[in-house]
Amino acid sequence: MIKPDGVQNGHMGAILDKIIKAGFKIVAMKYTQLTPETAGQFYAIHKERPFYKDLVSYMSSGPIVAAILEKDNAVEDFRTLIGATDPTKAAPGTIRQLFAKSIEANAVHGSDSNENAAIEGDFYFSKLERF
Ligand code: 3AN
Repeated sequence: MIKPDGVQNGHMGAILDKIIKAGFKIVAMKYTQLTPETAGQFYAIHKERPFYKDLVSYMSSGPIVAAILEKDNAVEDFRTLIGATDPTKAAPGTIRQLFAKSIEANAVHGSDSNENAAIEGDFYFSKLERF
């Protein structure tokens, strides 16, 4: 996902450019906005974390881009491309180091496992929307 700050701050094109140049194939893509309900479902895994409420409110605050990406070793390679959750700790040249403002408004989300990538892909896309 490109999060609300990534879209709002005008980085959507630059972020997609980095993703494509890093060799990811876009299998599905959608420009949409989460509601507090759907954001809550998406982040249900973080329900017990202290930042959950703020995260849900932030993630439903503006449009986002959802995409399914495909590549060998995609989960790990994407997390390397985006950098650490906290942009002040993200490696130089990573998407979060270049475009993120804070640990919450951190420009992008990447799935943390193949299993969660499948769940998160199904959250946004039907089988007919994948190429
Ligand atoms: P990542 O997105 O790097 O996998 P997670 O899964 O630990 O990080 O956290 C999910 C999202 O929750 C992050 N992208 C970030 O927006 C938010 N988040 C994580 N840790 C914090 C924190 N300490 N304070 C506020 N928001 C946080």
